[in-house]
Amino acid sequence: MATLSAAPRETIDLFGPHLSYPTGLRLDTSEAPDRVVKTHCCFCGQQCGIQLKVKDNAVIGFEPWEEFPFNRGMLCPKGVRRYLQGAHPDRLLTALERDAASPGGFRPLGYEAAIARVAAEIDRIQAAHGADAFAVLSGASLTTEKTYLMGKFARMCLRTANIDYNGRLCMVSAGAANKKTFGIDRSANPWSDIPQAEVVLIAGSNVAECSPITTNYVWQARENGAKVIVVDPRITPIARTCDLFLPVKPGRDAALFNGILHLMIEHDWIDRAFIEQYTVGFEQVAQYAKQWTPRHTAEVTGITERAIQEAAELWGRAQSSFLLHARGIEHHSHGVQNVLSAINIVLASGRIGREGCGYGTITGQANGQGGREHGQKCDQLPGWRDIDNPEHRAHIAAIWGMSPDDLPGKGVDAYEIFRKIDRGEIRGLLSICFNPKVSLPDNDFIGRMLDKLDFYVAIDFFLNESARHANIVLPGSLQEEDEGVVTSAEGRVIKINKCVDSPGEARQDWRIIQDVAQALGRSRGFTFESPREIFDELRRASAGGVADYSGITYEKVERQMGVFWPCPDEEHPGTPRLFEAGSYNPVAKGAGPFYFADGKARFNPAPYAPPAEDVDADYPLMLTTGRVISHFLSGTQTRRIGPLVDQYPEPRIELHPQLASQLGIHDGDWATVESRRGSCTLRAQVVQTIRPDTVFVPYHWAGAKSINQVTIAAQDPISKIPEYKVCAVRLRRTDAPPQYAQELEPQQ
Ligand SMILES: Nc1nc2c(c(=O)[nH]1)N[C@H]1C(S)=C(S)[C@@H](COP(=O)(O)OP(=O)(O)OC[C@H]3O[C@@H](n4cnc5c(=O)[nH]c(N)nc54)[C@H](O)[C@@H]3O)O[C@H]1N2
Ligand SMILES: Nc1nc2c(c(=O)[nH]1)N[C@H]1C(S)=C(S)[C@@H](COP(=O)(O)OP(=O)(O)OC[C@H]3O[C@@H](n4cnc5c(=O)[nH]c(N)nc54)[C@H](O)[C@@H]3O)O[C@H]1N2
Ligand code: SF4
Ligand SMILES: [Mo]
Repeated sequence: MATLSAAPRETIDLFGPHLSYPTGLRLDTSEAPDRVVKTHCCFCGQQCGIQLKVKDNAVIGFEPWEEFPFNRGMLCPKGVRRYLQGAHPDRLLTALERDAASPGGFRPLGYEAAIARVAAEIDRIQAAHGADAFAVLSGASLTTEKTYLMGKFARMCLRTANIDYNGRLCMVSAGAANKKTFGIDRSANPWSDIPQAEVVLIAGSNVAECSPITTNYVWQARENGAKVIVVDPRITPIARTCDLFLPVKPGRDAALFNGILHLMIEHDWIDRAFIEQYTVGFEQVAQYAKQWTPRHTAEVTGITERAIQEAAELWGRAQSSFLLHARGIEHHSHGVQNVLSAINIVLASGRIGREGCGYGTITGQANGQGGREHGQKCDQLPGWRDIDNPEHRAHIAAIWGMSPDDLPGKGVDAYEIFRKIDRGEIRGLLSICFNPKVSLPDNDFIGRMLDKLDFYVAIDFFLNESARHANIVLPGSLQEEDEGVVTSAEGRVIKINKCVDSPGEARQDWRIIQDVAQALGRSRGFTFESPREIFDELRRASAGGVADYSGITYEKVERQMGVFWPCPDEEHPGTPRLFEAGSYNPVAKGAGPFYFADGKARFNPAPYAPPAEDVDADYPLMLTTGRVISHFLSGTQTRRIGPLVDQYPEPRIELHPQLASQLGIHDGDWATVESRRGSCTLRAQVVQTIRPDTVFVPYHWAGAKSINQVTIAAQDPISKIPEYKVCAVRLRRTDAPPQYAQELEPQQ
């Protein structure tokens, strides 16, 4: 049997009692496995193929899966350590009920009793305050089957309008801009087009740390002679090997892209025939770009005129190109405008919908793509349908066997749910696969709102920091304990395969949701026996929609190593490259390549506006936040994987030597970064790789180490994404170490 050696169990208390991790935890992986299961990594949207070694109902290690076309056996440090979390002693094995008298504030509760309590509280709250007073927050690390079920559960079982998901913090600016421009929300090309491009432009994406496998595609392009342009306030690892680096001031990307478009038009580096035939709205966009002369662009963006000209020339004169962006341009109160401005230079070049001519928004969460297609967004129904559209409502209501009149309307976004809690309009909350107390901005407010709820139930496999505020915690499943599909950054639908059963009283997430529906006495529509049954309904629900999965089957996914949607029937091979002549397009129906009735893409004016909170005399620096390679999101999982913690044990404030010397801060000093919302004291890391007017802090930690105490809750008016990438702060050296560091001092 697989041996779990807990010794030497040196426990480092990183955060207080609940976030310790046993550094000595090692599984003996030398033993021969019973089985090896082909599946995918549980972490980021690259969704690398991996083979998990299974013995006696435990995942004991991994082997590369070299045939899987996307990553060909390559994995990053998180992927190779993921198997260590299953055996972690913090794994939730029973339901928990809040109980102040018990150690840790919770006591175990039988699963059935916990479900009964959840149902009773939902009934009570909805009877007293209306259906919408109970809200649901879901997640994009869940399989697509589960995300579909969550949307159905909220609308059909709870009849609440208020469901939203953590992709609201992630992909929605890209999604909204893609919808406005192309009429479809998916990366336009498979990644195999990247190495064929003459120019690769990467904006606001720390590719090497956050989408590590994509690095390989970019390097292949360079080997083929491509020029790589990177736009980032920091010289990230990919920027260190690029041909042209544009050190943009945080929040100024729309100015940069309008400036590039200005030069493209001036030098006639645009594809007039393409613009004429396949787009509308160019004149208006060109008119706006007139004011973005190189000088004006340089003043606003902090990039030299020469570099802007060089970028425009490289991009403008290329015969083939690929533009990639991620949260660096999207996490802004003008995130949608930033993305639109980037897409405008793609459309103006006419380089899309062909081999080596592409555009992609790099998805973040494991199912960042699939999780935004099938109805867990507050305004969406399955198949990327619109909850306000009567035809779409009728289609989904028919699949669910209900009257369209009974389907709730549009709900509010994830942050607004907390504002509604503040106003007393939402009284109860069920969250799954979401850790808002760590991941939402200005998170002191979030903690208070979780406490204000009459009833809060969280479903997770670890007691994350938000779940610590719950009345009931239900023990959910790890990715390897279930099967289902997810959709990767490329738009490729792939299959997660089950390796082990959930331990103790933990259950597969979809079973928990159905148990709640049953306890509410509303089990109709929630009697699926397997993910496959859910998927079959999802396929029917998505049929005819833009995100059409109706021709995708589990078998076909396995056979083809993934199927790109849309895929309208079982004979159809899927659609790796969108907007190609003759490719399936149910909206344009032959009128043209893009997903509008006339088949034409839309240029959208993308006016620049400064960030919601600009610097001033009191708060003279810009704070930007993001990630490091060895941690994932709110850290619930990776802060429990010893080797990953060893690699990057705690957050640091990155600052430039020039700023450090002005402030008298040395590398390794304690420093306090402070905004109008809050402050955070961490060690300083003096680096040459950041703009001197900007500081960077990764956000994977909770409590006193959470940088979301400092960030701003400003949101994009269209996408509602929070402005994580820029707010005004001040920084000072701090002589006294923070409380948490004193607690770490060795006991004499
Ligand atoms: N290791 C690791 N990988 C991950 C994740 C993780 O937590 N850890 N999370 C996954 C998820 S959910 C996501 S969303 C992706 C995120 O992937 P990325 O978006 O690549 O990661 P971030 O660190 O959020 O931000 C990217 C870059 O934006 C830059 N930036 C900041 N402000 C601006 C700006 O105003 N303009 C521009 N142009 N750049 C700016 C930052 O310096 C940073 O280098 O990563 C996924 N992969
Ligand atoms: N300052 C700052 N804040 C940010 C960002 C930033 O760049 N800067 N980035 C934002 C982005 S892009 C994102 S995506 C969000 C992410 O923010 P969150 O979604 O809150 O972060 P996660 O860590 O993914 O939280 C997910 C929880 O789901 C659990 N979980 C994972 N898989 C499963 C599953 O299959 N079943 C169940 N039941 N539970 C599961 C995990 O244990 C974890 O507790 O953070 C955002 N917050
Ligand atoms: S975290 Fe992302 S890049 Fe790393 S192995 Fe997993 S899927 Fe691949
Ligand atoms: Mo994300």
